[in-house]
Amino acid sequence: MKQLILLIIYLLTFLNLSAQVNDSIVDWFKDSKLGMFIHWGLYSHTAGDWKGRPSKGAEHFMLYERIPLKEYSKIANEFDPVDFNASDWVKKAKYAGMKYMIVTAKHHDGFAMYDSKVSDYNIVKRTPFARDPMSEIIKACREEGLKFGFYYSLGRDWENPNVPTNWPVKGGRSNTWDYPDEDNKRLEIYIEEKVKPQITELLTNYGEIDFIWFDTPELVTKEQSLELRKLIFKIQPNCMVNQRIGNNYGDYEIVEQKLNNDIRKEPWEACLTMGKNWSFNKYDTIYKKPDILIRHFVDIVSKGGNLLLNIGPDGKGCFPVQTEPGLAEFHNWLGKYGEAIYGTQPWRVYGENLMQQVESERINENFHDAEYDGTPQEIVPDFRYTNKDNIVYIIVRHVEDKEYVLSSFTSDDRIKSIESIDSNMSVKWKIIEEKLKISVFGKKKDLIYVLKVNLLD
Ligand code: FHN
Repeated sequence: MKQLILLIIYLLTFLNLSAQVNDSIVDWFKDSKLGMFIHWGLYSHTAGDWKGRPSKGAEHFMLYERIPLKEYSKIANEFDPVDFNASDWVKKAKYAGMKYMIVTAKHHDGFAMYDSKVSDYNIVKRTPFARDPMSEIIKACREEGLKFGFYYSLGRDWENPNVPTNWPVKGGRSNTWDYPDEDNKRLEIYIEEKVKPQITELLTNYGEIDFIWFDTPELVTKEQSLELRKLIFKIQPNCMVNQRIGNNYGDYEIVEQKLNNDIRKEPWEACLTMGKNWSFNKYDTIYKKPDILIRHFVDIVSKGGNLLLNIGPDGKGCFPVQTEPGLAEFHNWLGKYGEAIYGTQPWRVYGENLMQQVESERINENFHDAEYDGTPQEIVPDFRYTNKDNIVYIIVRHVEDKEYVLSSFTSDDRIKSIESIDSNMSVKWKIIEEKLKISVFGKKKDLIYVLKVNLLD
């Protein structure tokens, strides 16, 4: 009898712990390095306006403006993205070197951007568009060879009466204007009646789904996170889930609108906006410069992460024109230096600054929810490293000097040769006093360029 009980305990433990994807899928994720994030919903149609004036908050404006559900839901009557073309979106992502797409199936407003049988509060039933964009995007991803995932707002839903929150104060991210009785909201009812059925239909009706990208787990309990993880694993065992499922039941960590300070061994992803907001906002016209986006990208990769770069399409279904220079730069830069990115892993150190003790980038820590950008704003001349087999790539970031000394290398590295991936440049090098002195010659064409260090086997 004792052996039987022990066997049952072992099996239950194994089943709990095994609700995670296998290593080959995690390896694919870590090798892929770059994905596209899409925030698209009713808020894309209002685009930063409300009642004839700029609204407070982009995709959060229902909350910030305390808009009654009855009023907010009327936006659906006008949502008609006549220029939406899924193939165009996916081809732009592929052109930029992106290997997967994550698209908002349901954001905090609770509106389903897909043909939900669980709730009629969805794009097919409630808008003149009356199509399911998710099925079209997924079809295009399969045609272009990109993986696909659904974004799903887990712990915030302003349509449902049973979703309490407590950040930054009790009810701080809840719909307390339609549903004021915060203390009597029953999260388990929302999980059972909306979340689980919608996650089930998302994983059942669209073929193979590669990611569920949960957001804002808020007050979701350990048991609820585990039940969701096992539900996903049961329907699609190869579907990766991020840590915003809550309670550490995800397959990979998320950092948002900031960079990590150092290498992280476990799989992780940084999600960054191209402009200031996640969703389209007509007043958000200043987008990050292309070289700054590449700068952040190579930093993330040097520390073992992926970049999930966000675009907020407008109410007609088009990418903002301001995204074009950034997407083109990713295409050009990766077309030239992609070998230093795809399939690489961190080296023993992620990088170093110029020897003149230039102060390293400061990471802005004062996070305060959606409208925030904690990525470094200043440009520091420095170096990032990646590694593949017996090659170390030196990614030279905004360095004007033609000669520099790197202390991360020593004679122990047994360097065989160093070459410039950009054929317009040549390299001379030598180890002096256990440091690597490099001189580059020729015209530097890129603000961020790559040298390839070949090590002896
Ligand atoms: O509140 C959301 C926000 O709108 C956006 O979806 C980001 C993306 O990671 N997540 C939440 C803020 O942390």
